[in-house]
Amino acid sequence: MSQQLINIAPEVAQALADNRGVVALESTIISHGLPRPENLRVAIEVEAQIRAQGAVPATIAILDGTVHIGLTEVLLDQVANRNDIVKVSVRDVATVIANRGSGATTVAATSHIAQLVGIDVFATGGLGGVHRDARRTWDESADLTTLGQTPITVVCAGVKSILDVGATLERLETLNVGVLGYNTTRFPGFYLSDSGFGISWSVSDPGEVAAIMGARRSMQIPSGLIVAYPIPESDQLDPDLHDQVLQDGMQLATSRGVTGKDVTPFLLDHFHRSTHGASLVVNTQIILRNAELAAQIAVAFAAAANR
Ligand code: PSU
Ligand code: MN
Repeated sequence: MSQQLINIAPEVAQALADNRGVVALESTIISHGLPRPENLRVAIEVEAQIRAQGAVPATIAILDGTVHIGLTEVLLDQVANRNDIVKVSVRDVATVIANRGSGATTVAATSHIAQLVGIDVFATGGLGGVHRDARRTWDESADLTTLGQTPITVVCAGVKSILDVGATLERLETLNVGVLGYNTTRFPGFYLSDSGFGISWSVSDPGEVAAIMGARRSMQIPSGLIVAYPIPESDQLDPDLHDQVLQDGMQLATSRGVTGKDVTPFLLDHFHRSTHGASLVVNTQIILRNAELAAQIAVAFAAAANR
């Protein structure tokens, strides 16, 4: 193949070679998860947040057939504003590359590509999971099955609250995906601090997570680890508003025949519109907080490996 398949940004390549902390970031959140122009602003801010903690950000996307690991501001702008960016899960990666196409990677695709080049930590907002009507639609995100076979640590505010959280936690257990609460034993509910479900393990500093990552590696645990980091209750979306908007959104999605990979972007957009931006404020805060913690974990893990 004449064209370069993977392009690792010099800053990221150097950090990996020196075994310094690197944090992978997904791009679907930029292209399909947040509205313009906030999407580009948040993408840039998240990277700054990671640098402030002494780690290097590596946003991952496919542009014109090349997988980019680490994006310049020009490329971030393309992901945020080009109209030909498709949502890319693991199964789509090769097709988009071969077609010389452009796409934004989901949690699943980002995790796969990150571990391919040795990035151990990944920050996002909320994971995909089992949808509420999965009994009928079989709609379960490939984020789950991919994390079942990808040894990466993902910092997130739980799974999107539009999902069946209980079913998602059961699936994570089946798939051997570790779940740690950060300063909590309650599983967060993305826009909400508490999803109503508990978790067994809690950690309270980045070094503890790094130690668990090291032990997982030694034991060759083949799956991922979730660090669930809730937003403070004072900052969450109003729970009554949340439940009402979600109910309306799901009805609207059904009546408009929205299915498959369009469901998540449709519901997120519905939230941002119906709450007049309140959900967007919460969403942005979630991403920034997760990036900060992920960077601290990446730095701690790199330091432990260098000892
Ligand atoms: N959570 C968000 N915003 C997003 C997503 C999740 O707050 O944009 C994206 C992530 O990229 C996740 C994907 O991997 O949605 C899951 O999509 P699906 O449910 O179609 O697998
Ligand atoms: Mn789906």
